[in-house]
Amino acid sequence: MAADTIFAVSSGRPPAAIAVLRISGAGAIGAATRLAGNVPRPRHAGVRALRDPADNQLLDRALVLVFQGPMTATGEDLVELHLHGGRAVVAGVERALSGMDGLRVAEPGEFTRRALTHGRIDLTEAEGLGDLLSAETDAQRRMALANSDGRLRRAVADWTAIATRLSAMVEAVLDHADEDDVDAGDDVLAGVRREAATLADTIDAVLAVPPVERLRDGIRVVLAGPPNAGKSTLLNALVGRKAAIVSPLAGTTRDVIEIPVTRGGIAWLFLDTAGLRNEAIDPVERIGIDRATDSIATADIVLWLGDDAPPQAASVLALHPRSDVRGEAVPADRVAVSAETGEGLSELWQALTERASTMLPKVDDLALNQRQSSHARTAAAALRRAATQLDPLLLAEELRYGVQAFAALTGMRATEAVLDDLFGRFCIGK
Ligand SMILES: Nc1nc2c(ncn2[C@@H]2O[C@H](COP(=O)(O)OP(=O)(O)OP(=O)(O)O)[C@@H](O)[C@H]2O)c(=O)[nH]1
Ligand SMILES: [Mg+2]
Repeated sequence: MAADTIFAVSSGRPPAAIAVLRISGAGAIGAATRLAGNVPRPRHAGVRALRDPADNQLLDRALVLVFQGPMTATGEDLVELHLHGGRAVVAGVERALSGMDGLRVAEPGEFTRRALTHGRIDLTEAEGLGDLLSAETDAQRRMALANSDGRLRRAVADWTAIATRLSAMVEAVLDHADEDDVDAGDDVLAGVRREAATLADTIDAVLAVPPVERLRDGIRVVLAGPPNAGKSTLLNALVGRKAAIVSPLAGTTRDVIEIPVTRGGIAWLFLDTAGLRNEAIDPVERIGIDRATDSIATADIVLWLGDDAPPQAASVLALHPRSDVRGEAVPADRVAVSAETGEGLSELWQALTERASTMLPKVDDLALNQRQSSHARTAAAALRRAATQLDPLLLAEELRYGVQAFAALTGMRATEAVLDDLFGRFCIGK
């Protein structure tokens, strides 16, 4: 069964000066012709009067553009209607299109999903596009643009080509095992093992780059410490608004409060947590403390507001909080801050930024997200095993595993669940 022809406004929601409505699928050009009487020749813009086929009523005078598949953004016939961006104009055209057989409104991300299905882009480019749409910082934009433009796809294509060539070399040795000089075959296999090791090194170097998620979702900074240490007050000072409740009662914060902010070109996610104390008997506070402990375990940076030694965590910045009311000297390894007077806040931001810069991928780095990393790790492991595998049959098998993992990375073997998760985050019309 042929896929439905889909349509949606791809520009911002009306009202706007212009609304670009896209129609994609086998029925796209037919639908545009029914609205416009006739359509301009492909890839040439033309102004047409659009009429509702039901009653011949004039809907709009609009710019019409036709792109014939498969060399289009979706890989299908694609029409763009540049409408006047008023709500009634857009609603009228959408209603006329909905009335046509085989046409329906697109799901979120469905245009991009079709591009993937038709091989116009691969999964890494679709992921890059998703990140590009949500990019808020310059670094996010540049990283996402490079990936949506196929930087990772090309790298993986190179790796795949190498692994496939090595596979073919092993197969050739196996095919000629009886006839040829056995020593020559051994030399070839030794070369294959060396190249497999080099490719594994290349992939490991990419895996060592910090993950894309840190750039996209923000550096996770967890404020932790005993009750009443001033965590919520400091959170509010850092994010510039009264996001968390502050009170002199110990045990005020129970849930984890997550506040995203961008500052200095870096996306941050600040997490305020319940005060840690052993004697808490209130079951709700206990749950809050468990959540706080979990947050510390997954933090990129912990801001520790306790006087005791900080908990074990990836990276800890120990503070001397409420410095305005503390008489004692500031310990050498602590940053004195007062959320009340603002003392030490700019030093704190500077210390945070210094740490963050080592935790983020550089925009020119080839960086992977978690999904991509897991396949890259599988591939690198297979190549490492190949590098020490003496049995040529098993060597060929490991190389095949490597190639399969590359295919999974670029989405050649993506599951529906992976696709639903990715495209669910897109907007309608993309
Ligand atoms: N003078 C002064 N008072 C502060 C400062 N920071 C917080 N306080 C006060 O300390 C008390 C506790 O502050 P909170 O921010 O609620 O402390 P908390 O660590 O979030 O406490 P819990 O949520 O109960 O764990 C409040 O009365 C704040 O006004 C500060 O820098 N200076
Ligand atoms: Mg609090």
